[in-house]
Amino acid sequence: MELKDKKVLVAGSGKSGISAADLLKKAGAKVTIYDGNEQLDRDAVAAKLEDKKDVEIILGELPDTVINHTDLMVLSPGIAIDAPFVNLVRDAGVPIWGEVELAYVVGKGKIAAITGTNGKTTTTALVGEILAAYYNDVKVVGNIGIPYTHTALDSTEDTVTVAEISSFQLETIHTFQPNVSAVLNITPDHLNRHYTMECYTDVKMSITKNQSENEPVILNYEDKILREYAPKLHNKIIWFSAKRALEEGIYLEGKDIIYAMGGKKQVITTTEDTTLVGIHNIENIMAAIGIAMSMQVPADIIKKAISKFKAVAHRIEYVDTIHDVIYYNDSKGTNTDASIKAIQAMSRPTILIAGGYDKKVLFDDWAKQLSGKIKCLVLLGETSGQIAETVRKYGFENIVFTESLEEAVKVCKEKAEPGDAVLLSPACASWDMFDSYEQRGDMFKELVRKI
Ligand code: UMA
Repeated sequence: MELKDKKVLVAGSGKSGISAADLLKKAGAKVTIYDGNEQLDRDAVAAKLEDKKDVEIILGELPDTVINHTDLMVLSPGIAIDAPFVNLVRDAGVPIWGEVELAYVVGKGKIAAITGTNGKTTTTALVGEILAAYYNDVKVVGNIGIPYTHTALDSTEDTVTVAEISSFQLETIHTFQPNVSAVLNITPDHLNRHYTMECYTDVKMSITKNQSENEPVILNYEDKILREYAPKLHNKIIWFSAKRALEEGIYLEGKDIIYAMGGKKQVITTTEDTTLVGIHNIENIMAAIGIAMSMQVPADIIKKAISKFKAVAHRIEYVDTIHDVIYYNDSKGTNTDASIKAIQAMSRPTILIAGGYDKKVLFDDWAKQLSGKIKCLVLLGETSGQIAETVRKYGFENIVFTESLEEAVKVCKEKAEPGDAVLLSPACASWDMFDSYEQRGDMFKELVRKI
């Protein structure tokens, strides 16, 4: 679609919407920004734009007249595709693109796209580092925090874009075609948006839908959902496994991480050549190796980049040790599976801060992990009641309810004894009390430093 002079409605005025609007303005489109939050300040929204001239901003209700004069709507990932105004736009026959689709349509070069319930950000950052050690122009974008539209216009045929793509973003792709994709794992998350695991899985797997038969998808062999889904895929699969040797693919054997392909086996790196901890991180490394090898990066460069890579912020991030109590920030533990991995990684008696935005998931599997690891559970947020009820079912009683993160940290400080750990790993998104998991994690770190 030629964007010049098109009337484009950008829905959402967060990072994605502003970046999409900037791109559209540069492409010569007539831009209207719509945000459902009527409390926003129109001037503050306009001030975020690179060029606010002739950009209309609508807050609150979206008038029908606007829908009737729209050629294209670009939807932010945080807005549900079945929100009432989105249904009206769709019924009016207006095409709906996500910000990822828009970036893809105008962008150039090669693309590696990474999705999965957990590990996306670490893997995306790691792939970015590995590729940057070999290619001159590497852009790391997407759900990781820099909208894809922010860099798309600057890309050339020589650019390699590494994109972290969430399920929300995949709902609104149409032609997006990565040269290599990866799905790291699929466990229950965002079911308030996708309703069922089947729908959530289909959306995640749609990352492969436009790839050609020769364009690989890197998949986790130990993920039951992925293994069962694989026969439905049309493209080349490269498996990885942290549990068994594979004839072809990437796997762990003792400490060696091995890449086996076309009858040839080579050790790419070892578990001792990385500062990342936990088996989930070995899986992230294996996925990154699969992507990098598919993009022709030499093995020695991959090994070196892995050895230099440090854990990303908010992911079992060490904060401080105070009176022999270690504080960890795992604010990115926004679902039960991610939080389970953080709990399992604890080697000291741990006081856990959990709870947050209600995504309508069950906490049973998570609750079963507390015994033997967690000495006290400090709850906050929308899901406090549900979590308390669930953990009690499994015999866990040492629970403290709090009203704020500040109060939660204070309780932890009072209850912690030398030799303990305090872990913020909420198993929930942050959106009931914070703008983002980053804001929650940053506040936690600040509160800890104040101790
Ligand atoms: N809004 C509406 N109507 C609605 C919902 C929201 O108008 O029904 C408006 C809000 O008032 C707000 C704006 O939309 O002004 C926010 O847009 P957004 O929620 O899409 O957020 P962005 O700031 O654009 O950030 C998004 C991603 N957020 C979500 O998917 C919720 C960021 O991922 C991503 O980093 C960013 O684009 C850049 O690509 C965050 C995230 O939490 C980290 N992602 C989820 C996750 O990782 O689990 C998927």
